[in-house]
Amino acid sequence: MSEHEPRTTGQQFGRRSWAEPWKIKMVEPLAVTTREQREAALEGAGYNTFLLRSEDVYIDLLTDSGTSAMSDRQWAGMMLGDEAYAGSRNFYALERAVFEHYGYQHLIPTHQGRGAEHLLSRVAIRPGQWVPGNMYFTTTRLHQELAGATFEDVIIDEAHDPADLHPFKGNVDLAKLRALFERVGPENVAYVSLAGTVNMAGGQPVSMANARDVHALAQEHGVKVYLDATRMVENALFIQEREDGYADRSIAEILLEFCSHTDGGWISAKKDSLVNIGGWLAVNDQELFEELRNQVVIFEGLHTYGGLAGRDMEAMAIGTRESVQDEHVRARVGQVRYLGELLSSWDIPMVQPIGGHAIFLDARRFYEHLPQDRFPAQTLAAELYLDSGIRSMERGIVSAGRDAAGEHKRPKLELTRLTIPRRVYTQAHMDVTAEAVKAVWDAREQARGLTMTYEPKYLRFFQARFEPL
Ligand code: PM9
Repeated sequence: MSEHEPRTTGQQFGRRSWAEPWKIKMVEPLAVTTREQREAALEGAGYNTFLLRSEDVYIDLLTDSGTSAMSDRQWAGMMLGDEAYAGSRNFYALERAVFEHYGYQHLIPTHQGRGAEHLLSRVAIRPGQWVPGNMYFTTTRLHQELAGATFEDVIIDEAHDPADLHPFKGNVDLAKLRALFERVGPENVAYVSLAGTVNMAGGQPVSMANARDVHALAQEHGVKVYLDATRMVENALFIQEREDGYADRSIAEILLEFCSHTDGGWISAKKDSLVNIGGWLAVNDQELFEELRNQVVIFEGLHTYGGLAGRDMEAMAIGTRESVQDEHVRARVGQVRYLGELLSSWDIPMVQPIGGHAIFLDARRFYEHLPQDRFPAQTLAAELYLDSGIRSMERGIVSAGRDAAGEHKRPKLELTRLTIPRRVYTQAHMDVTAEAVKAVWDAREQARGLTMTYEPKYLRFFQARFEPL
């Protein structure tokens, strides 16, 4: 080792550690509660972590959505907000950043991801059509269904098995997609809904080769591919690490190439793009763009602000550029892996390989004695909160909702998600979290499950209420 090379502690032990490429400038104090306080708060929240007040939460791993810490550059950008009703210069800055990093020609800002899903579904779906996708996402599928489509899951089978170690568990099964084209006719397929790092599968990536093949197959049938690029930056890291030919390519290059295999996309900028609010929809087709641009003024706002303030668009433009920096993505996914590897070393069951944005605990194996009707993943989220004030999210039977006949959809994956906000928590928070999960694991035989006492019609996981059995 030359004397100019860095000497890290890790190096002394024959390994090299990573660290975040930032330091902390401002802190937000956290509340520490007693077990009695948490019992009262959870009861008041109907045993649904979405209904807790954040002031009753210690480490908040509910979601990585809108929970990022913005950089000093982003905060400075907020002061450059051009709050004109029309033609804000921040819109043009965002348009440039999206074009440079995602490659799409025409941009429509939206207030968040589901605003974009709503517009795309209204414009691109004819009632009675099908939308194939690599596993459902809650808001995405609901907007497709409300527009009259039937969603068809065409993800590879491996994605439904938490223990399968396939490196690209987000991939589309081309045989399933081809079979759908043959069964219903390509004219009855609205578009292929492709998502990067598939959220409900455990943050699992799609390979570049798969994106290329999906696009070729869809083009053969005259069908467009639209990308949910919400966590596509994280997907690019997995391609860099796992796919032949990409080890020396930057995240930015991989992202741009991946998007070139799609006809347009949308994003909840509250994730990868490091902002607290915002989203966009962007397409290459001029005619489709004009229709979308007409719809956005009905539901979101003028086509140069889409429900956002100018300052929000500026923060999003800057966040977009920061999000594709290799060091940033490595540290972000590295922190998720740190937590996952610690839990794995204690044999705690979770979705493997560890995904990009969260650890997904396998509640079926966690609570082997609880049938799915007792909501094991919801139970696990409740127990974890009671133990230590850590907030997580159910991603199982409650999130899946009901089918047209009114029966519970029963996903194979019954998961509790520990979602890591970007640039927010330290390694010590990860240690505390891991120890809390271990405590709940050690007490797993005492869990009795929950019963649902209130169920809203749409996206029930947000507002449903439960009682302990
Ligand atoms: N995802 C999440 O916590 C927000 C709350 S749960 C609905 O994972 C994808 C892949 C998402 C997503 C939101 C949206 C919707 C679209 N696609 O929340 O409307 O993970 O900005 O985005 C959440 P918005």
